[in-house]
Amino acid sequence: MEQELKQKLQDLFQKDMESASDAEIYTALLAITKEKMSAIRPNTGKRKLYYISAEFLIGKLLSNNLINLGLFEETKEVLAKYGHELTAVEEAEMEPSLGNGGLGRLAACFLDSIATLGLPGDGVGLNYHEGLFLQKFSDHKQWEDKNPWLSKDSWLTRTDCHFQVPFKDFTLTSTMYDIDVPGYQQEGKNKLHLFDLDTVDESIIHDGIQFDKHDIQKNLTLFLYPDDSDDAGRLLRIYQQYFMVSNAAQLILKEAEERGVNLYHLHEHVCIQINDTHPTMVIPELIRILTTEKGFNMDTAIDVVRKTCAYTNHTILAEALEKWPVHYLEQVVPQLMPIIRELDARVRRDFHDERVYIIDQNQLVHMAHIDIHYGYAVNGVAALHTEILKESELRPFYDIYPEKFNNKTNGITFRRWLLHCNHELAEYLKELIGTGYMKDASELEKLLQYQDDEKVLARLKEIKKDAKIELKKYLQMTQGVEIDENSVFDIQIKRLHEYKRQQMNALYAIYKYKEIKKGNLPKRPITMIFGAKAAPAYTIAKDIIHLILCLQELVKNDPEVSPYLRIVMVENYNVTKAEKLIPACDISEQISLASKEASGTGNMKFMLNGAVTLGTEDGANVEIHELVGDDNIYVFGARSEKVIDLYAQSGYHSRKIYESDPEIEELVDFIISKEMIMIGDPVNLGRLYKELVSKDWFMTLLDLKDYIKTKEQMLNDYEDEKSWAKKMMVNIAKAGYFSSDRTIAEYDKDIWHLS
Ligand code: 26Q
Repeated sequence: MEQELKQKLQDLFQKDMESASDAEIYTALLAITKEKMSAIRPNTGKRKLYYISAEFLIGKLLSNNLINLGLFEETKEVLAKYGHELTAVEEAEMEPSLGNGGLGRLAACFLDSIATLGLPGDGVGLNYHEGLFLQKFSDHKQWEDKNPWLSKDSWLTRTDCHFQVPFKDFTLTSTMYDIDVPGYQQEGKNKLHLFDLDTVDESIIHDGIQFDKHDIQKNLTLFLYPDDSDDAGRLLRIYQQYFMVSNAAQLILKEAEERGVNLYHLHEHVCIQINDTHPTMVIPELIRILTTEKGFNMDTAIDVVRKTCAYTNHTILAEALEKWPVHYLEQVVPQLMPIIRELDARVRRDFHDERVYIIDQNQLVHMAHIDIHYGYAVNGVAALHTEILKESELRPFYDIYPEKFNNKTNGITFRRWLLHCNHELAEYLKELIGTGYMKDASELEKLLQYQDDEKVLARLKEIKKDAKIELKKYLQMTQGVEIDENSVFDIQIKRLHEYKRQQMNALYAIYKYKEIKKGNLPKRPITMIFGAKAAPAYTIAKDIIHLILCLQELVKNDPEVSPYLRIVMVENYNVTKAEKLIPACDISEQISLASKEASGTGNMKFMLNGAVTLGTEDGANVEIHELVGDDNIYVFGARSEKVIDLYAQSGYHSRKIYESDPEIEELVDFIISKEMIMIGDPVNLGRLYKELVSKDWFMTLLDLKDYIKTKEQMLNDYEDEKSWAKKMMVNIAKAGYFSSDRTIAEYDKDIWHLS
């Protein structure tokens, strides 16, 4: 590496190792890594997977690619020899934030694991020029700005692969860009294909993230669409989705034909995973191409496509289940409507149950229904989630097709979420149990032999402390905030959504503030850290951010409280920040209303890094609980059965709880107290107050007291150093199950059958 790097710096910048800047070293390393990856052969097998997803939240790639290529240590040493630090060099890399949250990050973890298992599987998505908006705080509010990541030198390679994509009134020509995906210590690689338009024009962006939504040639891949966005962008969303799947379908058929595949046997050679409903139009699009261009009759086209496509469901929130008005589709992709109508007619012919129709009586096309009828597998992303799909949300479909339904509990790649982000812990684990765990995560269980070894437990705490100091330095440098590494770090980082209940955590902050004011001081200072972006059009979510930022200010400026409580809302939470926050966490907040969080994956990242979960019995928390046992997790709140029942009976009334419990009333009232109004905006705080008292759709007040009690217990238990360190260890040891290598092995065995 040393020679190559020197040479590259000469070639590119006529500089040597001493005189090159960190940014120049980054560019040189990028070029070297890309060259090495381009020389790797593609994975092959009987069947090839195409993982189609509107989001790939890949994060920065330099370190991960170096780790997977086995060059990380060597590169670090070479840089150190000349006075450079890899972490400083990485600062020069722009983060591609090509996803909103969990679903996009899962797709990125999956690409890493598919390549690591040596399976042939490429990702297919869109090359958004602007990633998820940059979040800025001012006046204690979120403001959005554009978030460009493309530069002359990036991980993308422009290819000469182009397709014609037909829309109603015009046809666009696409360009495919590729990013190589090397597996960890593997001979072969896969690719991420991102489609784009040459005509996209960044100059049409004005005032932060505003742009002309009508000029499709200029805006099609300009922005990642933030969930819960406004109506004006909905048509653009359909343009994006069709552009993605039309390119995907053409690529898949082209590659199959190049491999000599008889398209009547497509399913024996190709498998398509549909990541949530965003790529659903690939089904009618493939049927359209096979029938209009490849001479198939309708029955055969449907049969082949059905045996090729599988669907993953990531949510049961009704508002996130895509239903597009027929007239929208007629306006954008009229060529698909006859196919969709035919698919619906067949459903109506075979099943006399309007709950499973594709086009409903309001002329809405239910995208998930297309996937379930015309795909061969349907999976949920955690055990509880899949059960809820089968028993309630998708019950009529489960009754028809029980054999299609299966669970694939999510996972995370340990290369990024341990080896890269917590090098010190990874090295120590190696000392204790060898390197086997890096390839076979279940070997982490070997750690359990040390559960009563005081030296090992003390070292785990020391590593946690080091990570806290690192985070302290980082927050000092990037946001100018001071935190105390001797305090407990309690962290909630995830998209801002009412169902994830950041507002409940904020009510705890109010509780603690009031306790401290009363003189009930905590045994140890508490640092509450939040990180979350709210969709730009999601009013209440922005009000919750406002509440947290106001509380941050209130606590900071109160000399009676600030020695004991700190609240920090990290600005512009993204993958890079997650990598710094997760290793430093003591208490992992996973407090969604039971039944609402399909899985969660942050919960797994925290556990792997030795944090203890404070959570509801929701999503993968349930499986974490089963694995670590009652002593090593703190569980609270209503269970999913009760929540589902309350919804069914319309039996939850937050006002009743508010009015009958003076302690709860006092906490909620504080939102609109004199102290708060002095800092914040009465409109935002008033609206949030009213929402909690009169609606509280996600039952914050129902679980609030149990939450406070459980968190107090946890803070108390934290003081028993040895027993806490043991909890940390058990969490790390049991995290092996949540390796995305395990998840992908299951997808391959049960759904994909690639090798
Ligand atoms: C829908 C319609 C129109 C525009 C956008 C959308 C949209 C965009 C993004 C709907 C949903 C999303 C993202 C969903 C998501 O991230 N779900 C999360 O998926 C994770 C991986 O399976 C789970 O761990 C989380 O529990 C789940 O919330």
